[in-house]
Amino acid sequence: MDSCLKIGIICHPTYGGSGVVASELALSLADEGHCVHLFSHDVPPRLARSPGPVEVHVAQGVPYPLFHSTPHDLAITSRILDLHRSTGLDILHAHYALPHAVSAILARDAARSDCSDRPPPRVVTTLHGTDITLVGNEPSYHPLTQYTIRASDAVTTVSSALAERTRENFGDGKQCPFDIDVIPNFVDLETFRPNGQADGPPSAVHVSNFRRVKRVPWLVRAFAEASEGTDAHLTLVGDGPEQDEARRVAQEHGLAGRVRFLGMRDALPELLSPADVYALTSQDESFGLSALEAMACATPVVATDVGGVGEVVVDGVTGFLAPADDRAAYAAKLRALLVDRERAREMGRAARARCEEHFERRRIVAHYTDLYRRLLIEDRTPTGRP
Ligand code: GMT
Repeated sequence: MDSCLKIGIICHPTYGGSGVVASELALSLADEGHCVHLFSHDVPPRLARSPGPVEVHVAQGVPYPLFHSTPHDLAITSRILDLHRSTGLDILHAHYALPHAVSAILARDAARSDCSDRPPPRVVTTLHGTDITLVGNEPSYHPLTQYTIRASDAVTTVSSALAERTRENFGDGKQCPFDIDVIPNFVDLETFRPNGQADGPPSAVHVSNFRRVKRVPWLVRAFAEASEGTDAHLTLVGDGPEQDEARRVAQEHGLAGRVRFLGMRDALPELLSPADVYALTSQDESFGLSALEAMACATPVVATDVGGVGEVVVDGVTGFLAPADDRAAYAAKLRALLVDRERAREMGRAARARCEEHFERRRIVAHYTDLYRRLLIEDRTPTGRP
């Protein structure tokens, strides 16, 4: 087997979560000398900013009056198949079950039916969170999501908690068990690093897509309690459906001068590093990549104890965890770090050390390449998945 692999990565072109992980993985694999193609319906922002040698294939499809909406996922599948036929792909790595695992499985099975000596690519599906907890669990998508999990050659999740949820939501008990490899998310410790200490008033920062699951209005209320009697500031980075409500809550609590809404920003290390604390208030969160990026910048995290967040943040060491239904407890922990900068810095140092020890980019990327190679070896033995 060649040491350089031909890898196709399929992802949502998003600012957050799965799009970031897929883009950073693509760049890291290309950096290691693999031939990497990334398929999406737009260019993911983290990739757009990189001069790296990943080949990006944007497939959007063409509108046709019979289509209710343009099926970009079919255009992506077609583009993958075309590339496989012309140059060959060893691995197709889908990020987020729907629709990408469907595209990958369909492309693999179409390649199987080609009259060609070229072996079909092996399919790896990485589950990220709401593809299992919300979207895939919705009855109209559940059967297909379950099929993608079974029909992939390997499935990974970004935390043990998400692996557990996947088994709960999609397992069939003993009749149809499936293996899941837990490969946590990673962070580039060069890009995300401590960069000077905060001057001025104490500050908390939060980055998200302001979807309901992130509970940004809840965070603004908690911050109002936590910062009472102080001149602490809260910086909110990102945009999404709940931004208007969060602004309204800030207004209602007279926080207009102390809560800043920055909108979408690329300069995350510069925003995360000077903050005294990173605030995460999600109702559910399989991992919490933004919290990891903050920790790499030596910013401690106060988070709700949901999903896989406890696999990232160590309560009392790299920040604090609080129950998601106890705003007063959350606010008290946030306050503890806003009023005690020395303690925040100490926890920040522990947070950085945890990233170095457990979430360093190269080490985690090696788990993926090991998995790819394992699949390609299994391919030549009768023990691989059918
Ligand atoms: O599942 C989502 O909400 C989408 C995803 C994304 O694309 O933004 O976020 C998820 O994947 C991230 C990367 O693996 C994780 O860090 C997030 O915790 C996870 N979000 C949730 O579980 C809510």
